Amino acid sequence: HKRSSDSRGALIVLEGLDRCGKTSQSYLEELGHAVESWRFPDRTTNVGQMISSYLGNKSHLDDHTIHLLFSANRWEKRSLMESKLKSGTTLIIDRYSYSGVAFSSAKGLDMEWCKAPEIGLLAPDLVLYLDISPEKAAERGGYGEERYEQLEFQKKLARSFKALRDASWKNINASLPIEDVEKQLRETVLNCLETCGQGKPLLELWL
Ligand code: FDM
Repeated sequence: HKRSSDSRGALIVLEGLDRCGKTSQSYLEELGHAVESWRFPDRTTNVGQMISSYLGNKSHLDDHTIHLLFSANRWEKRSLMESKLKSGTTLIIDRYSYSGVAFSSAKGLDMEWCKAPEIGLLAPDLVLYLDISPEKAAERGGYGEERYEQLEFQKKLARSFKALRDASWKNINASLPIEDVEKQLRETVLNCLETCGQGKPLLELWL
């Protein structure tokens, strides 16, 4: 899995329920790859703090407004993302534009309207969609603490995600035991790193 020193990093996005970016990070580090795991929303910025307060039900925002804040939160990280990738660091990101569009359109906003502010953000080389039924997800812990975590909403969300599948999309069967899920992730991620090391260009949304 050796790559030449001037090859770029890969942009890998985890979407769906129960993401595990950290796990893939430590695996790639063991193999000697430069890798960072990020997540959106990035709650450390000013925009991120507005989002965080909304998600914790401490403030109310109109659906369109919060949608644009989530998008702005990705735009404010775009140039750093690009320089990391170009300097050879692979980024594994928990949630990205696909969550942005899927969540807002599941709330009832028009999907094309939701996609528009994401145009020009970096396109992932790989989207790992952790596919699990909404019912099964509901059995797992931590349910019901923030907005969005109701079963009916999760069902709409799954439909919205499916409508967003593109060329970078890989479904990962996340209802299998965790070891099997991690094995699927490792194989798919290594494949992607190989392709990016072979000169695959960095593209922009939407593919
Ligand atoms: N979310 C996340 C959105 O609605 N839009 C977005 O663009 C993004 C990135 O925010 F419910 C939702 C998804 C989730 C919440 O929770 C963030 P986590 O636990 O920090 O992923």
